[in-house]
Amino acid sequence: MKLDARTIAALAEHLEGCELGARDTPKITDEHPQMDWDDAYAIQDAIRARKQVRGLRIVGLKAGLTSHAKMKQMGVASPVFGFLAEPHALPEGAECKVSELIHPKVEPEIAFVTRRPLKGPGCHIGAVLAATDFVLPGIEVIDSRYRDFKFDLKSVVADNTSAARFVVGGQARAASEVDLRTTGIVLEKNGVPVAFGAGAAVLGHPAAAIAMLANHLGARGEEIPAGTLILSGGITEAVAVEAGDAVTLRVQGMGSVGLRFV
Ligand code: OOG
Ligand code: MG
Repeated sequence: MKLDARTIAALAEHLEGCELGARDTPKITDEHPQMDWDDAYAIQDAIRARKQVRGLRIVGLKAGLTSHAKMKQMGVASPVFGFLAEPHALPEGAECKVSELIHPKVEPEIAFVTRRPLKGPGCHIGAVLAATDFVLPGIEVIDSRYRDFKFDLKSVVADNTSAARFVVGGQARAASEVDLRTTGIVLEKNGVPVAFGAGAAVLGHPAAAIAMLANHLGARGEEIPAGTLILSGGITEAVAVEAGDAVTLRVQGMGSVGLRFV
């Protein structure tokens, strides 16, 4: 760790303030270039703790930057992990208020729900599939708190990997019933298909993103508990949205899920 406890707490307060006030900020590594990975995750953990002391629940976990399309779009080279808190969850077909966000973008994702804990190191796709209760379509609404969505990996980890809103829905399927590598997806904006892909875009298999998360947590002495909802990461580039847009994600064999932006 390169930052002291006071700086970590101050940066967590600053970034969460930007989230809650829908204000942007320059990336924090501009002022703290020495900050390391442990500092970045410590800031994210402090944001999580701030929400928990206000009585908000953590409702899931997320992997991000798990596809080449996303890594290329954001100019980074490795996945990152974050959490989903109670106010981030929207019901299927809900209205998502753009006024509460800075510059939202949507991502088509596959969500996993575990029925057994997953603990790294050594977690692999097979272990993930064996521990998965079901998979279902999910749309993540990301909203980097950084000006113009410009960041480096440490800044985005500290900012809870741009987590802002999400919805899951459609038809849940047992992981054994579907081949997630070849599962096709279509993301529609206002009825027009705007992004297409297949599960293999995420690290060859979306379950690989969950295994990476388990291994990441394992290195910190933590695990993915049973019953955890996890977003495995955008399959395509993220698509910008504004008030008035309606977004639908169709996933082969798993129905569809949507959101309206107001
Ligand atoms: C970081 C979060 C990326 C995903 O699914 O790739 C993410 C960002 O691009 O702002 O959630
Ligand atoms: Mg995402």
